[in-house]
Amino acid sequence: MVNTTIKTTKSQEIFAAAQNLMPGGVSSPVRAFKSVGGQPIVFDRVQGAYIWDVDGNRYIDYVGTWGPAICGHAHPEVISALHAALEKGTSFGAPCALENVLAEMVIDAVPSIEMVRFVNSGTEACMAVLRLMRAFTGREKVIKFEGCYHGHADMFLVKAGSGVATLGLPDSPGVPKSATSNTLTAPYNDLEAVKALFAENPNEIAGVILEPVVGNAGFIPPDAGFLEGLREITHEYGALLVFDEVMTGFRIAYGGAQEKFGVTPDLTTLGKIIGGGLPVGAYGGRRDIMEMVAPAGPVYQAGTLSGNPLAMTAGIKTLELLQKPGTYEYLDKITKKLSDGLLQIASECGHEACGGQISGMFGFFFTGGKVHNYEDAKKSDTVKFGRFHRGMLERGVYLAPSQFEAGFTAIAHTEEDIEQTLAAAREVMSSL
Ligand code: KE4
Repeated sequence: MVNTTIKTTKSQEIFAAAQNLMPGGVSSPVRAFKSVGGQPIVFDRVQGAYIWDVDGNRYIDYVGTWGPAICGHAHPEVISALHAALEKGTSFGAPCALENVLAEMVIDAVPSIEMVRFVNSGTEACMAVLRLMRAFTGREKVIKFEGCYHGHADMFLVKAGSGVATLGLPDSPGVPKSATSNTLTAPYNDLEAVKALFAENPNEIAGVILEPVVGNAGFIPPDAGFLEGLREITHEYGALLVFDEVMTGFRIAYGGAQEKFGVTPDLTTLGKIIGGGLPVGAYGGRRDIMEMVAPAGPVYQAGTLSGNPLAMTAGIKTLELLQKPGTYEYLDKITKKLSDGLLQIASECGHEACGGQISGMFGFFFTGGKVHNYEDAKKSDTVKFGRFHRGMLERGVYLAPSQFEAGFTAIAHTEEDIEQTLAAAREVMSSL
């Protein structure tokens, strides 16, 4: 099915050609719209809260390139800083003062981080942090949660979320059993299941890694006491607690979910926002652990473009913009209005729905019960979600093209944008 009410001729032509050149015509699976149906639109440019496709259609954007565009796309101050940085080159492959600047900002902001290493993606950050967990504890097993996504490294592709969940790939072919035999899984928000895994694997579990607020199985916040419970259990068993804040870092709060919920892990991964739209990831945490990373210590990890001046520049400027007083209060206000509005409209139109938001991150499911974990999320009506997504797209609203993703707002979104979005939602929900 292609868009019926908006002209997408050029998008269709370009996407058709792309499918001969790149698997599925995309550089990342979720972009292909497989789970919501229809063809993706091809972007031409972005600015602030808006996207323009190659046919000239404008959309209010709630994906924000999957999180980084929290200040709005192509923020003039970020672009200006990048122009200046470009004059000095695009990559050094050598120490650069800008790395110190961004490192200090991250260390100052994130409670768990005393020392940090920059990489080029969230996947790299999670791969490296897993190796570090194992090296520090001398243990090999790790606990992850069903529906959580920590990038596409082999050992995490076990009941993963995001595009893996979207495409219904419980485990990807090509991942050898040896790579996942030490990956244990538990339902999100289930402390008893975690305690049982530790009891069954005494002294073998290096640690627990999780999204402190899940965004890759749809939006699933932690139940009260869940994060605190994980902190206690990992302390009790001499294991490490790792918050994968690639999505939640600087989004849930300036100091991430660990600041918001007051639970400090041993290690944290970051990405997305700290790159301001350029490729960056990072991992950091307790100094005694981080000093095991080469060349300070024996744990090897490296990267050609890690800490490159352009990505550092975009990240520094983005975090500076986020430090402005009132930023997170504004994000919370407009996102609450959007989330509450969507749920209210769903109810008025006779659809069972649940969901919520924390700061500039939101999500909802077409299902009656509350969603506490991935199994609950999978019970939602994904066909209805696909029809809703298409209807909103045709009315100029761009939502994440999967039920198993979260939505993101930016400080660039206006009250008018939210009103327009809710008006579109009312039209679509009344015809679903
Ligand atoms: P990247 O390798 O995509 O930079 O980061 C992997 C990753 C790790 N941890 C969390 C919590 C993440 O959300 C991600 C990546 N998020 C997805 C969106 N759900 C990226 C979008 C995509 O895969 O195209």
